[in-house]
Amino acid sequence: MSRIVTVAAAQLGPIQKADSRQAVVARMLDLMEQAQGKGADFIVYPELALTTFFPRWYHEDRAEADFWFEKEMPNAATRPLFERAIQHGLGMSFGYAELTPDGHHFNTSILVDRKGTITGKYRKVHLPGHAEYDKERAFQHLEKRYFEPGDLGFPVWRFMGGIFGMCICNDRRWPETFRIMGLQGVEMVTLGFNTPSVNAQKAVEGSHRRVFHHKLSVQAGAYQNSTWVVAVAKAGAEDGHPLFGASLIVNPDGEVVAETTTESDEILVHRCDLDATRFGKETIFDFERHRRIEHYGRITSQVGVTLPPEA
Ligand code: ING
Repeated sequence: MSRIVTVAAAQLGPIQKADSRQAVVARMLDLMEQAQGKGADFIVYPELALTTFFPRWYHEDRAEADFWFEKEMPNAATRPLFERAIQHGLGMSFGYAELTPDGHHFNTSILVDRKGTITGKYRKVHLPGHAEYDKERAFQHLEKRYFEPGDLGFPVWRFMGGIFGMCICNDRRWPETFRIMGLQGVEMVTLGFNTPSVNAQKAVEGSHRRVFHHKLSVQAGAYQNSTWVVAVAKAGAEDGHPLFGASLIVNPDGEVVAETTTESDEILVHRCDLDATRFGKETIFDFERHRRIEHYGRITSQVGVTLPPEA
């Protein structure tokens, strides 16, 4: 028995501050054509796929940053994406900045079925960076200024014959993200990311170590919850600020089965058998048989560290 979903990881190269949403959607449509040509059923785009990574820019007046947000979805700029996906019978996932009708700001990702219906929505829970201008940093990372923490938790959805979930970028660094979805039987997690190649606070940390931490996090999340993970980058230099690529498709054993080699628009396509998640879920990661939740209390009762008493 196998349940194959042919997945296209659609990495985007840089989006400059001056680039229009229309120009970006044209690139996304081109990637969709490539995916269709390679037999994909499902296409995954990055975090904040429609614009430059704007949290690097400081706006004294936060309302100015609303320019970067989408007030409805689909909208005029993205409708061509939905229409083409329906035409090709493709499922789709992409991230964007969401401004809700009642004025809330989220870093959001959606899951769209083959008929163009938005089946699922996720709002980024773990927001890295800071809320105020930090002159000590080589560049700003103001996600805590422009977004609220997600208010939807880590849901999963029955989708394309399996159980799918989403998370976004920094979420991958927190094992709770994957475990909460693992506890709901997730079989494929999509994860868009925009990750700077350099550390704004630690100049000596080059992109090699940052790519290592990225892969370590994604591969661990996949293996420890016996799920596929499709991690898709926005990459390249945006107005001089480099983001790394390393988009990945990782199997339920935590092995990288596909990885991008450029920092440009680039497609990976892989036939993912959702039944490959079964063995791990029924043996080493049979949560029902092996977990001992009576010892896990600190994970939800504590936020930070409580040190042991001094000797
Ligand atoms: N970007 C980065 C990420 O978590 C970051 C921020 C980089 C935090 C490296 C810590 C270390 O991949 C986003 N957009 O979350």
